[in-house]
Amino acid sequence: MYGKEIIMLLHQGSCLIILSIIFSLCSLMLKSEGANHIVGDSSGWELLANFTSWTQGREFHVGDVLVFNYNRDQHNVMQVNSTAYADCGRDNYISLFTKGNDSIVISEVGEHWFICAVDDHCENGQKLSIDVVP
Ligand SMILES: *[C@@H]1O[C@H](CO)[C@@H](O)[C@H](O)[C@H]1NC(C)=O
Ligand SMILES: *[C@@H]1O[C@H](CO)[C@@H](O)[C@H](O)[C@H]1NC(C)=O
Ligand SMILES: *[C@@H]1O[C@H](CO)[C@@H](O)[C@H](O)[C@H]1NC(C)=O
Ligand SMILES: [Cu+2]
Repeated sequence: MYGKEIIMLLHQGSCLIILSIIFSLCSLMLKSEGANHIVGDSSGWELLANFTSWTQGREFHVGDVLVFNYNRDQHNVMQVNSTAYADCGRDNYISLFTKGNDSIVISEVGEHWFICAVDDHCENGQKLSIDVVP
């Protein structure tokens, strides 16, 4: 008689343990999942936008994703340093993205700079600077 009750108690205990393991795994996964930032919102990464005003009121954290949507025949995304961001230099870049729907995971704190390297788009303001906090 007692044996059956003990087995039931043990059974309930292991269910609780399994549930709490699942729960903590889920919250870990939610924590590590960053926010998606659609650059330029529905207009995307385009020429006639002000990406400085797009960044206002947004917070960028490590693990977040920048999504650049654009016509790959007309634009690209070049990650550069602050000098190249300021003078639209294209000779020494960090990375170049050309797919048209590029997701870039932010992995470091601090400032990040992006320009469009096509024609004079950068000179015309197609550039983005973000400050990433932990
Ligand atoms: C873009 O927006 C920022 C912030 O609102 C503003 O300071 C800047 O003058 C704007 N740039 C242009 C080219 O309109
Ligand atoms: C950016 O890169 C260029 C070329 O490598 C370099 O001359 C310049 O000093 C760099 N700027 C900064 C702020 O590091
Ligand atoms: C991005 O574009 C590629 C090629 O056009 C396509 O295969 C892929 O599904 C797209 N990804 C997203 C998230 O839209
Ligand atoms: Cu462009």
